[in-house]
Amino acid sequence: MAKPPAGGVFCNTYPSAPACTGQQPACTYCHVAPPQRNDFGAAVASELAPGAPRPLSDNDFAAALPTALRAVEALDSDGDGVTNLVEFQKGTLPADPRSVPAETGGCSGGTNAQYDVCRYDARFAYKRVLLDFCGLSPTYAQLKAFAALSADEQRAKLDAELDRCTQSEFWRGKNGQLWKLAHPKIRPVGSLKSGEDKGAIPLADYYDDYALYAYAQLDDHDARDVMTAKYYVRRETNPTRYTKETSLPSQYVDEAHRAGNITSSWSLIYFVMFTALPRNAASQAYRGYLGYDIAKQEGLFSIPDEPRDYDAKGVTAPACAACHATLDPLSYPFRNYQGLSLTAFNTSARYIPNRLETYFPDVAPNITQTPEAGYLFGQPVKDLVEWAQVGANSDAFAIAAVTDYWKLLVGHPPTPEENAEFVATWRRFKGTHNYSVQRMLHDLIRTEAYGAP
Ligand SMILES: [Ca+2]
Ligand SMILES: [Ca+2]
Repeated sequence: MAKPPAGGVFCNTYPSAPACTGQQPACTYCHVAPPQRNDFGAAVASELAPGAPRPLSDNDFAAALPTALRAVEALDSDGDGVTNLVEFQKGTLPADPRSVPAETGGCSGGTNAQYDVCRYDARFAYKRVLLDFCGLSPTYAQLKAFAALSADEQRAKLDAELDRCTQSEFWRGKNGQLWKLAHPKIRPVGSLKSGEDKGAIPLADYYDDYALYAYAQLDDHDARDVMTAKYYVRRETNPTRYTKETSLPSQYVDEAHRAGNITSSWSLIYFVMFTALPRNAASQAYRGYLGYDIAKQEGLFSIPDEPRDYDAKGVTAPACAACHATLDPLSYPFRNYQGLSLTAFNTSARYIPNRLETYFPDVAPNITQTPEAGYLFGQPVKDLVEWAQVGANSDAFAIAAVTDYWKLLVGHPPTPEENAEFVATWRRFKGTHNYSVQRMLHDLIRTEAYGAP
């Protein structure tokens, strides 16, 4: 059986495990796909309340799991030569022999005349900052001048160059670095684009989405606005400038029902499209802004008595219910957001009270009973605006936002060795920096992950 409490119990048992820093292990830690277990999950299952009648209740399961986990600590379930316990501690997967702890302590300094290869090297960071934020390598003369500075002056110069380069078109302009970060969230399709660079079937202008995303990332603005903004953003070019607007001719949701890019014309037309219950829009927002991919069994918070299957898709079948007990209540708050209507295009991409009753009454016998209230992270939310606020204020949002930059700038998702610096960075982003990406970036370029060659 799929047991959503498992991740939480694991993390209470091993609170310093990298898989638990601000998140929980995915179901795939123990399962191929729930309910089928992988080799590690099978080992745990054999130690789980042996002899007790099955299925175990969630409470009995949660009570028995720590003992079962401890019983398999010394095993090497995937045969990669590393015990399960060491894999918990190092953040590698105990059921994947390709996932093993990286060799550490093998770094021997002093063999590279150019850089200090084991520790933070300001000259290396300087070169990276210019490349990553300005798109240019420093000249030889610039490098010589930088090397001649004192350590304090070098740090100040790095901060100044970061601030200078984030003004560049390379960073903030059309198709620049920030736009690249937005691609997986917006998922542009050229043939469906309206406005500038119009495609063959112009349905919506997703450059509005890029503009709001970029605005929220820049100039000490609040990064959460990408999910919660009641305003829009207009982009001017040469040089690129982003300006707040209360309305745009290409956006139609009334102010009370707006939730940043989640309710943009493009999101509603492309992700809701023709569906009565917009699961795709919900799972895309969950993945894009909160970092959880339900298709990979991430971020499951099953709600009791769900899914209710209001649209009669058969999602109560056991193989479906494991994910849909999370996904369906995540989707209910989208019930009044209209996607694409071909018969009445001027009703598209709007909030329409009683949308299901008006446009989808025949989809299924119980469709109109679909509530607008739903759940995010197991917490009740009354509508999509509250959904977006709860999401934006979650650790998951801060982790996902900083992970985007970590991947762009460090070059990969945080490794177990980088975990401590990563956690400190997203916590400061959320707390000290009040969701200013600009200020978070000043932290990030100071990390060893970024500045050690
Ligand atoms: Ca192993
Ligand atoms: Ca392994």
